[in-house]
Amino acid sequence: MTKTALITGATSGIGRATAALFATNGIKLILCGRRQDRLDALQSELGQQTEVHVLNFDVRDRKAVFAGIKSVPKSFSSIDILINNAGNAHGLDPIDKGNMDDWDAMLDINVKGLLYVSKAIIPKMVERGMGHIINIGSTAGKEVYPKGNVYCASKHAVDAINQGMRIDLNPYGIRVGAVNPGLVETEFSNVRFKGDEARAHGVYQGFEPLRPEDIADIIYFVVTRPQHVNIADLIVMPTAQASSTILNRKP
Ligand code: NDP
Ligand code: 8X3
Repeated sequence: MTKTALITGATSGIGRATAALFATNGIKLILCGRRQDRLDALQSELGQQTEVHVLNFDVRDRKAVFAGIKSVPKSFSSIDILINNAGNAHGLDPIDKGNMDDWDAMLDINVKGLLYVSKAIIPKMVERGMGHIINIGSTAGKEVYPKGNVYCASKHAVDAINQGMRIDLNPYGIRVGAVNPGLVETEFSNVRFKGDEARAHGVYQGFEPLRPEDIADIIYFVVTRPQHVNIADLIVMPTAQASSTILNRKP
């Protein structure tokens, strides 16, 4: 049976690569993001391989999240797979110098936004007694690194929410798991450093980072396991990375 997946943060990086791989494999897609031009491009590009519906909302906007998800056509309304991927780091500052707007953005998007989207989708999964939720965490949700403070807190929250969802949804046969990447070259650092391309580029110099397609492959593997198999928590780093602070970077 054709499955339907909703992917947040589908306009870039890990979300976009996952959407492309899902489309190749005929999974029906509801793709979410805020950049309409990119959503339109995804619709026409991936629409050649599978059925695609796009939704434009900011995950921070609770009403928009619920209205958007409620608005999907009936043929997309049974969501089998939820990829909670939208999120970013904003800034990299020691705690005493942190920008409170950055703190709000990370907690509102990475934590509360993930919760709003989940809340809009989970009740129907419960009703149907089926579903699969993949929460995109991070190595930053497993350890804390200098100046990572609030981003790490937001991803530690995702780790806790992932565990909590798995416990609470256990009676309903809903699979819940997290994929926690280390350094992946996407627009992540452009956002973190507020458009400073040179600084963003520097993050991935001197070693081979993960590519968004590497994470998409893993997500596709996770969602294609047999029904009795739930990959609960997975950490993936570039070979050059041993932890958030240990990186075999060559000059
Ligand atoms: P990108 O910046 O490339 O993609 C982020 C995506 O999130 C975009 O599609 C963006 O879409 C969406 N997004 C951001 N803010 C909002 C918002 N307020 N409302 C709706 N959508 C939003 O980064 P990545 O692909 O790297 O990041 C994806 C996830 O992976 C994030 O949760 C990140 O924390 C996590 N991660 C990334 C790692 C990395 O090294 N890159 C490592 C570990 C985890 P739009 O702007 O169109 O709204
Ligand atoms: C992204 C990985 O190490 O840049 O979550 O925080 S890191």
